[in-house]
Amino acid sequence: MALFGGFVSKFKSVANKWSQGVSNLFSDSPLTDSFWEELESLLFSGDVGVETTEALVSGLRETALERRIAHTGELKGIFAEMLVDCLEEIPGMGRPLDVSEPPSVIVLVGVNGSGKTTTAGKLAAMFMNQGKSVVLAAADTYRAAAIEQLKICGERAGARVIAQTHGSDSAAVVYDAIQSAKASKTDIVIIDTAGRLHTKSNLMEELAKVGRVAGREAPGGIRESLLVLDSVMGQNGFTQAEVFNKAVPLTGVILTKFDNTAKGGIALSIARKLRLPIRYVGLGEGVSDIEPFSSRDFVYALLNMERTNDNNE
Ligand SMILES: Nc1nc2c(ncn2[C@@H]2O[C@H](COP(=O)(O)OP(=O)(O)OP(=O)(O)O)[C@@H](O)[C@H]2O)c(=O)[nH]1
Ligand SMILES: [Mg+2]
Repeated sequence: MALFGGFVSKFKSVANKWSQGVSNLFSDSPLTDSFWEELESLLFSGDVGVETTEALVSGLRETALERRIAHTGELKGIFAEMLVDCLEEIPGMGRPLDVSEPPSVIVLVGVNGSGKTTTAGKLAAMFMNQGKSVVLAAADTYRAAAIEQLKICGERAGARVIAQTHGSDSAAVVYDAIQSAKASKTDIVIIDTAGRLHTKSNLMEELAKVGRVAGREAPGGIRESLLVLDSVMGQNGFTQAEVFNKAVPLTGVILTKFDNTAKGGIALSIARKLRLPIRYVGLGEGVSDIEPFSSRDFVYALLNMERTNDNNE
């Protein structure tokens, strides 16, 4: 079962304007043409994306016709289930990270500033709290301050950081980190890579090399390679995914800065367009501001609906 409440309360405390708009639309009033127009424009403005919006609205409209629904309130529950299905049809949606075979290697990739280093620290703290041991690999050797930043994250989480000097070969750092984790029987290795634009082919090639070395050295290969996506970037974040997926086959997305976006609909378009599961959501800058993604918690928070025991998954 998903963590009951954590995500919901944090999501609600963001006082998401978009979410309120969507929820208000389903207050009980007669179903008119303007409802459909408003729903469409609300979804679109909330970063749900054109195709997903059209699919959702036409699906709901068909159901309303079939069941002769006359009031918007009757549609709320049906819409909620459509949204949950839209997310849950992606295998692995909301699944915890696989750290079953020590040392389990997790790689974080993404464009500049998406939140990789912060997320590496958050994940390290989360695993340390679960009683697991973690090594952080400072594979961002490009930016002068990056190694120092990861060391601070490591200190906060209580995790060891393996680093070389600024400008050194990032694949060599990864090699060192995995060897060190094997020797010390560490459970998890989290690799913080440098931010890069997906259009820079030399940097993508370097990332592929990091992936190859990690895949070769880790028992059973890389466990998780996660695209760290800034939710404020919205639809612009999508073009990256395919190119990153070629360099390191992705197993999911971590959606950061969800506390800063007024457009929570990005979660729905990621599911439909990228066909990648959202695994965790970043809800702040603090080391504990990370929550497992739960489709049902997300949808219920969005539509301001209460969960009951009947609809627990
Ligand atoms: N509000 C909020 N801020 C976040 C979140 N995650 C990261 N940040 C902030 O986003 C900024 C960039 O985060 P980093 O972790 O340095 O991003 P990065 O992907 O490692 O950046 P590069 O290594 O330069 O590519 C920092 O100011 C973080 O504090 C989040 O979930 N919520
Ligand atoms: Mg970084």
